[in-house]
Amino acid sequence: GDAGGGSGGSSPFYVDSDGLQRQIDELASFSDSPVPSVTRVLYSDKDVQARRYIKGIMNQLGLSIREDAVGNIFGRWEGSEAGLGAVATGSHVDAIPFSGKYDGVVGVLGALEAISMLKRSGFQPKRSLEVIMFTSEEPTRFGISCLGSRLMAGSEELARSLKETVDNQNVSFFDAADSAGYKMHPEELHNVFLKKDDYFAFVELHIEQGPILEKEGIKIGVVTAIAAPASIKVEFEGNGGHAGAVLMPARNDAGLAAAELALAVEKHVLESGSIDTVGTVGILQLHPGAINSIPSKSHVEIDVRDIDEKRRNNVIEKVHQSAIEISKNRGVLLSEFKIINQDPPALSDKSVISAMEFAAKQLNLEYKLMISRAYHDSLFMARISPMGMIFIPCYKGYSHKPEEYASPEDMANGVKVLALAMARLSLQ
Ligand code: HGY
Ligand code: MN
Ligand code: MN
Ligand code: MN
Repeated sequence: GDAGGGSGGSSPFYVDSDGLQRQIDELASFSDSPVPSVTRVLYSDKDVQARRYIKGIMNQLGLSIREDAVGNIFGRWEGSEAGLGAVATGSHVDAIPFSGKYDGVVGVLGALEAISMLKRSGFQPKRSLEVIMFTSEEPTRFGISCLGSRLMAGSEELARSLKETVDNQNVSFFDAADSAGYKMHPEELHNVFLKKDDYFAFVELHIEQGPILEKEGIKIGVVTAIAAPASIKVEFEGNGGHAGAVLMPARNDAGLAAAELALAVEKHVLESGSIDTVGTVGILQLHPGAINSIPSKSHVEIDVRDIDEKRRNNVIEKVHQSAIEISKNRGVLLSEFKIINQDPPALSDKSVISAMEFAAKQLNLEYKLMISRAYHDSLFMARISPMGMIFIPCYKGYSHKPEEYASPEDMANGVKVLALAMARLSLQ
């Protein structure tokens, strides 16, 4: 346990840090990559094991559990006025390849520990409290981020596009869902949509995934806004051919087109005029991928973000122009330039911010108002509920890599701020 002593805890308001760490380590063992990395992709066997594990904890806490068509999991603690909009919290447990064991997980297991702590302390909720495990926040398998929360927020476009979505093994979304136990008729996707007043507030606990809190020695981040993310898929096609026999003037190399586009992304981002614009080419695949064969096809995936939506959209426009220019200059076909998502930023709600500030003050924890450069399910929950996020420091800001780490003390602080903020919102 934390300052409150061991698991017995002198004050009822203690966090079972040892238990939480054990759960984090146990969950991390459901992974398709070697320790210390974690890989847990939507609807994989490891994902199914993780889901079973989370539902087991919800069960132990006496929460009533429901799952929607795509596998968003809801654990609810009925309040005395159960008809009122509930106070929800939650995050994700899917993990991109070779990543860490805290991204998302702290906001699910930590939220369940917050519920456990409130129960131990004898708290009686007025508005029901609910922990949500969003079915897939990472874009890994089907290329769309925040799949579960985007649907909950009512994305008709996503409901439609999922009907023809396949992963890179050509497995359809519905077959993959079915293999994980979520057999659904395409029309059921609409049942995932939530109504505006389902939730009175939504608060997500998450590691900062940046270095600021640790560097400034501040214990808690109170998020005021989430940056605007976008992702683009690009394909180039050339004639390919023999790496020895085709002379340079005769080539139209799809691989070099991709390489030039990646550098163009960096150039357009850097010339945006703001340090807040970021751009990444995290996927660049060449076909056929043989040392002595000129790439006849290339597949590029681009991630562009900014806290200013217009500035971000301006970069996307320039990247598109560059892709067209590169295809002309190199005589390759720009066979695809597809914007997968181009989301607006989200602002946290004043009332949720004040609940988080109240909690941090009550706990005597110094906090900092800040923006989230990473996106989260909160970005979409903000479309149907007043939203807020609580950040805790993480080691050197590392995330999306195995060195990701949050200390038991920092996690305990986050859990306590979450518990107090939810309790306050529940009684409003
Ligand atoms: O990429 C992100 O911002 C999130 O951590 N998936
Ligand atoms: Mn992530
Ligand atoms: Mn995350
Ligand atoms: Mn995220």
